[in-house]
Amino acid sequence: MSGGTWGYDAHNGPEQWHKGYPIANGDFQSPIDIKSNDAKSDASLKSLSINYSPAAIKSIVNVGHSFQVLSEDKENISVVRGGPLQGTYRLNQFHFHWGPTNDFGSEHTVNGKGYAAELHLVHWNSDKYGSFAEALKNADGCTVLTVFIEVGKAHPGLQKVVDALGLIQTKDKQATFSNFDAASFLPTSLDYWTYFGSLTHPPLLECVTWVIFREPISASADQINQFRSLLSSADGEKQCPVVRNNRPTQPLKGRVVKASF
Ligand code: B30
Ligand code: ZN
Repeated sequence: MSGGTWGYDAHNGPEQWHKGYPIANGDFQSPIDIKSNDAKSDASLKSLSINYSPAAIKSIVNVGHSFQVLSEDKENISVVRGGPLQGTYRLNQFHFHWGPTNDFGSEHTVNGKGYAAELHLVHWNSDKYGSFAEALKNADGCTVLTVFIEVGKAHPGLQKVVDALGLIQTKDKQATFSNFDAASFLPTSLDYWTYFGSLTHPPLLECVTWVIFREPISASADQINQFRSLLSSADGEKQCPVVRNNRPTQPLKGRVVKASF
């Protein structure tokens, strides 16, 4: 399971990850089920300040288990501050998680209920660390802004992303993707839950302040269906679609989820 062989199938999936990545059984793993009645409303939690520049978005890449939209992260041009965070966190990339059907593709759940898909806007602490890779090694290294996606009206911003998937069908393909407003993915209300956890796939490092928006956004069934047209195979290999890339929820182990509302 070490060295790039992990995936989401029975033989290399979430139940096997602990063999190569023992932290899979750690005390601060993600995702979790958010039990809304157990979340502790915290009036001292500040509101989030999110400043994204469309000019920071550069490219879209097929990473095999998923695809990512990459942001220029050499300067603080797209950042989040406030909320549970100390200092400035810089956007590195965003990506999605989905499942075999639109009934359940999210990673986090709320009171046991999953959503069709889940968006992760991944940021790192650029006040304290010199790079994303360095930030991953530290508890205060990263924050992931998380937006649930339910089936409904088509999402205009997501359509631009879906249209680009044709350019990166196979693993390691990359295409220019620019002038995109990631803020178009934010829900109307910025009410959120927050807790400390991990990356949701190997290396599963416990470096993430999770910020999970309560209000979902909508995308059409067609738009989410198109995620499953992405291939995890490289050019010339037997075609293998990414049917799912969501880790099941992990034990809370005494952690307390805070609510901003
Ligand atoms: S997530 O937001 O918790 N799903 C990484 C970043 C965010 C999450 C999970 C993992 C991460 O940086 N992993 C190590 C580097 N990755 C590249 C990547 O950005 O995501 C290498 C890789 O796997 O092969 Cu995927
Ligand atoms: Zn993710």
